[in-house]
Amino acid sequence: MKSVRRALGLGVSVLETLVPRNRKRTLKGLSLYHYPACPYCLRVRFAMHRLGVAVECRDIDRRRRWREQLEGEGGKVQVPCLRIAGGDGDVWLYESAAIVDYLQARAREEGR
Ligand SMILES: N[C@@H](CCC(=O)N[C@@H](CS)C(=O)NCC(=O)O)C(=O)O
Repeated sequence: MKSVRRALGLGVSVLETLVPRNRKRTLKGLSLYHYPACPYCLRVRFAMHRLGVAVECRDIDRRRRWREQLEGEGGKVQVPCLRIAGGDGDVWLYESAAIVDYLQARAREEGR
């Protein structure tokens, strides 16, 4: 199963390289836990592309530590999940629609 996902992920990653590059602004304090073949993750990555923003991306199929962090600190292994670093502790935001809304708001704020 994992090898099928890896193969699909490789295909998706290759296709994503065909999307024209925008200039991207990196949003600080954010990490996206994801894997390439997940359609919900793709939705978030395309939104980032459309908004012209970048965040650190952590492929949980590549590093066991990232999967363990997601499960241990976020509470479950479900991707995409956006980790938002904060002074009072991190917020782990699950659900692609909520992540896209959050990124839209941040992009608007930082564009001012
Ligand atoms: N409603 C969620 C669905 C996310 C979802 O189902 N993600 C799948 C991957 S496509 C997942 O994390 N499954 C658990 C796993 O792969 O271990 C969203 O929109 O983000």
